[in-house]
Amino acid sequence: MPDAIAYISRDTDGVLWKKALEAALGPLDFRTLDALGDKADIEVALAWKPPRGLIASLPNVKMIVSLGMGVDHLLADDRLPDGVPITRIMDDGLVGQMSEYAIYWALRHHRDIDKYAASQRAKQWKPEDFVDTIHRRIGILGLGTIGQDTANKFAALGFPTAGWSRTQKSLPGLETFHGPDGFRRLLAESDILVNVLPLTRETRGILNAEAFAALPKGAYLINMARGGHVVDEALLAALDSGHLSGATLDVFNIEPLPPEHRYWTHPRVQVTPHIAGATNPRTASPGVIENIRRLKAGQPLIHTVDPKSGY
Ligand code: NDP
Ligand code: OXD
Repeated sequence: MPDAIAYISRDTDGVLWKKALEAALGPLDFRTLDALGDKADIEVALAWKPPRGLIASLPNVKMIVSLGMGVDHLLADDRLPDGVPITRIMDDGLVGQMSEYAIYWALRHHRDIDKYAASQRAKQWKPEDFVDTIHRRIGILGLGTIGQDTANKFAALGFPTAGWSRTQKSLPGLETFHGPDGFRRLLAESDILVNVLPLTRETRGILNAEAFAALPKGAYLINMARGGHVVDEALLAALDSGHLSGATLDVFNIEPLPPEHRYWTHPRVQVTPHIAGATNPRTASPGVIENIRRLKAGQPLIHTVDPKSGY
């Protein structure tokens, strides 16, 4: 019976994952990318940016687990085996980090912290005009696990908060929009736009010139989802013209961001290296452990992904 677990990632060595899984499940046949051994032994593939076709070469794989909450890195493999269920991690720790990230950069913009830092450097005592919290409108693209947590926390701080999803939602304390019309309406009332959509066929390039033009003048963008959502030339044009007052970008069309890219030095851009939410096996492993138990018991899996919708 195949029962090995393959850890398919070049970013981390898997030691913490092995430890977390074994603490709950006992000793495991846990194999890493460079030592997969007989591929027929592998039952579960834990994957982050797997090499194309590798998962298809595991003849007995019964469950594919995305080691990120986003699954675009996995679905980019056009040779994934048909019919093998795909699940993703659910990591409360990561979700909290994502909300903190959005709130930190939003507050920094909202409270003009960069202007005060510049005044301090110039030894100037210079109070700035300010916008009341109740007049700074937050728009969140994506009302899934991360989007809802982020939106609820902004609302709890007193910001008028709206969100956009594919299907209609009614969420206490939030204004909600959906579908293409809803997208335009949300943009029109977002002074700070936070993107936390999955990257799918439908959402790739969604933050384009038309979308930026639909934002109010002076709006600020926080992109913590995927670089592929943004048309970079359109964002740079919107920043250069002053239509957007600034952007915080954690994710990029090419990662690592190439040294010559204008984002690095643009005066209105803050760059972070895809760290908005980091996976911690301690908080991410319980759902994976539950799914391994369910797989062995022949029960329905949780945290499944629909390859057709792409999330
Ligand atoms: P979920 O799958 O839980 O939620 C996705 C949300 O996006 C849902 O509300 C969904 O709508 C909405 N959505 C999907 N497609 C569309 C569409 N075409 N139009 C409108 N709304 C749409 O995702 P998570 O909240 O868990 O994660 C979101 C993304 O965050 C991940 O895919 C990943 O790319 C990114 N991420 C980034 C990290 C970082 O460190 N920078 C870390 C972790 C995640 P509906 O509710 O109607 O289905
Ligand atoms: C994720 C990520 O999807 O780290 O979890 O980006």
